[in-house]
Amino acid sequence: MSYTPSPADKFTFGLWTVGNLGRDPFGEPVRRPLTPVELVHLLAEVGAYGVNFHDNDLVPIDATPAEREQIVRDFKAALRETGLVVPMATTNLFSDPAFKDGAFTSNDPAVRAYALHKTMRAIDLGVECGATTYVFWGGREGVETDAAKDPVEASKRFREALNFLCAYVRDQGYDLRFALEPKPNEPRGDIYLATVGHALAFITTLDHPEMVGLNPEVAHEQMAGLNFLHGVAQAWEMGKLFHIDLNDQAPGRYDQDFRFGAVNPKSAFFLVKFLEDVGYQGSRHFDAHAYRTESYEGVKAFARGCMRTYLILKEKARQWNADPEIQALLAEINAGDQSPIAYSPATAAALKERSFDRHALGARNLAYERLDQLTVEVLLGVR
Ligand code: GCO
Ligand code: MN
Ligand code: MN
Repeated sequence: MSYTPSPADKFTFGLWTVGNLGRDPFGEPVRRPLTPVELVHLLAEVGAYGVNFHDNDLVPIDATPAEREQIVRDFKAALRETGLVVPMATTNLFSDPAFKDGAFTSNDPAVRAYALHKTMRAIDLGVECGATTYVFWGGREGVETDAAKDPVEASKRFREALNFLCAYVRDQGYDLRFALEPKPNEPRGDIYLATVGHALAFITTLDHPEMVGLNPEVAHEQMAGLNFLHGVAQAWEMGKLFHIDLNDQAPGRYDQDFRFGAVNPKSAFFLVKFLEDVGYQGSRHFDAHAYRTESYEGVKAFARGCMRTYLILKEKARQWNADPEIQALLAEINAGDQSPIAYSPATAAALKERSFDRHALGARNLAYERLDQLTVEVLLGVR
């Protein structure tokens, strides 16, 4: 097994991930900035398929129209030269002080209008570069104190903004879907639409729910103390898994954005197995960054590591699915007629009369210990 990435794997990185300078709340940058063109070449060198960006990762917020044109021309030339594609784009609605109290949910109507203005232009830029998925991560859409903002008003404002932008995309005839990226906190004390579940429910209230899905991120659900796979599976089952942000995170810590699989390889395994088993066709986007200790050599090692770990886990999933002992246990666990009980008055009446051997049901041994041990052994490479 060479575990060499190929375009079919759809491995993507953001300009902001491999371009992360290692700044943190306590320390200054440790790496020099690379241009978007240099970052595209770095990604091509490590074998990525695509590159995603926020508007201002590519075009600085105060660029003139002529500067924008030149930057986009150079960037597109780098894409052509390397064969990289841009599957996803997004808006930076969090760095500028104008967004210190949110963008779409700000109390200030002028800030809300500016957020729409900036997002429409960023959508144009993303589509111009080929993006078909547009991510909304509401980094600043939240509060430190609930005295500051009415959460019901915030929901309404978020909805109005998304309805406006869906209408804009339809009017332009763009082939673009929106993916909401939930996160519970950081940089705000609390962020609205905190988890996959919140976002899935919210989407049903939009004017064009069919245009809007999810971009769940490993670290974000783990920060909320949740099982990431379960959120992903629910989004998938509802036809809403439009994109995914892969990284890793120790529970209860700051927003770590570690290399995929670096903290909890077992959860990463079940996630990869799920994506591969169901035939998820979207990007595998690594939203993570290298340790602050690294030079750009380390950044390449980080990016290669994300992809290599994914491919190793994909191979482990194949092995797990082909393991006769594991399959025998699964067959045993799932024995019996598994078809749903369809309601009819007669079925309901018969079911009410049926007698059950409750003690026998409770006495059945479920071989989950053995199954989990086999899983661990597959992962540890002894099977
Ligand atoms: C974070 C988020 C971001 C978003 C990005 C794209 O925790 O900072 O994950 O990296 O994914 O802004 O919307
Ligand atoms: Mn994140
Ligand atoms: Mn993310």
